[in-house]
Amino acid sequence: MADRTRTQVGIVGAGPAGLLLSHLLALRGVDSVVVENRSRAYCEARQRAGLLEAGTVELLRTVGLGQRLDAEGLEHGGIYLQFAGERHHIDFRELTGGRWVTIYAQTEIVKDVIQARLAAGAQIEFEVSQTEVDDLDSDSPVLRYTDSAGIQHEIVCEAIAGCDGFHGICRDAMPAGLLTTVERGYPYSWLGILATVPPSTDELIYSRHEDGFALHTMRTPQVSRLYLQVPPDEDIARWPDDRIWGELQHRLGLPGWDLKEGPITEKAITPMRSFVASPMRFRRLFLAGDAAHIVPPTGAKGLNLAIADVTVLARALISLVRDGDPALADAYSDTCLDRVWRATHFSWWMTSMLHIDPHHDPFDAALQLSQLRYVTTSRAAATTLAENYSGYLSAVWLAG
Ligand code: RFL
Ligand code: PHB
Repeated sequence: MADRTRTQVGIVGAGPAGLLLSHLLALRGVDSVVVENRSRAYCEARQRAGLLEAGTVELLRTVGLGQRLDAEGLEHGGIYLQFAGERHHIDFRELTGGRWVTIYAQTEIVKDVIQARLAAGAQIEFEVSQTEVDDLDSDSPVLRYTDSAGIQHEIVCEAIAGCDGFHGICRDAMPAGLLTTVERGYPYSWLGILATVPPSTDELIYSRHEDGFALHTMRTPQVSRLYLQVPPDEDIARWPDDRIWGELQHRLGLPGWDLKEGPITEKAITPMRSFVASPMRFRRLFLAGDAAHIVPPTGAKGLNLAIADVTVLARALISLVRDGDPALADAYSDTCLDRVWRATHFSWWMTSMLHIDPHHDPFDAALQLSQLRYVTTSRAAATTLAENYSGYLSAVWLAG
């Protein structure tokens, strides 16, 4: 017999979406249980995003998660776009009336929220297996899992949030025929590294080079993060450290500018895709973050979207389970999908403008260069980039 308990909101996944949702619900007195199939250490070390929109930073501050972010986050007022041997600055503050972005790693957000939740006595079950969601056609959906000691649990919930990422189980648990999914693959991947060396730039450099895209970003004043476009099915074994630095020097290099090299502490290859599933809800099962949508990382939107989704979802669930009002829950999917599609377009646009197509189609190349010249010479075009990059439709959490 499984151990049977109750909670108000069952949350699948302790990524940024699931953890922050549990924190926001607790601020308004709504209980939740988070189940996660990886260990705490794994969740805290998984290298992913690093760039936060201003709205994301403001939200984290408002909900009491801004302390380390304010001390350690690196505020940037723009980015560099590099192509045809020239580097151009896009000044977000000047173009958008003062907007900015912040570098603060997803690993650090995950650590901050886990610490805050555990200090508040929350239940986060790491290293679970056999997660299942059931009774979805009722007002009391059930979350089942086996804990790390092999004990089976069944939690009767008032709602379940599927924050279990692209490979999770919640999206597939929706009734057959309900979901529409749209998808776009890209004929390249990103090879990403972390290196113990101070960044060679004050702000991010996005470089379109004839031999492939490269990005110079960072984590701290001592740690750099860099990415290279590689073929989609690339084998990481073909990229010893020397080759990576050589290619980064080649694709980012400019006369008079020096890319500093240092020990590589981590390297991995990530495929690129766009994916949107809709609606993001079936009755009392809600999808949030990568469970519902994926964007290629060129627009730096995935984490920001996940955080925006759960901000909207927390308010909807609070109204639903605390006040018995379904209006925000009914609007949840449409509210999120507006922002998701804006970010999907922007991420696709940045990706298409900056990567080299493996077929080297001269028509595509000429269009890319024309677009890059336009974005770096027209104030209107630069403003479009700046307002989308810094966050066009931020979700708002009501303080108090
Ligand atoms: P996550 O982070 O994937 O978390 C899902 C969690 O669910 C767990 N899980 C399960 N737990 C229990 N039972 C099951 N059956 C489960 N199945 C899965 C997983 O173990 C995991 O812990 O999703 P979430 O919370 O929606 O967060 C989304 C973000 O992680 C993602 O969108 C971003 O990292 C994307 N992204 C970026 N986003 C940005 O906003 N700015 C960036 O600069 C940025 N850079 C990036 C990125 C993603 C990258 N990769 C590797 C995909 C750079 C890269 C290279
Ligand atoms: C990162 O810091 O990892 C990062 C920043 C901007 C992107 C993608 C990744 O577009």
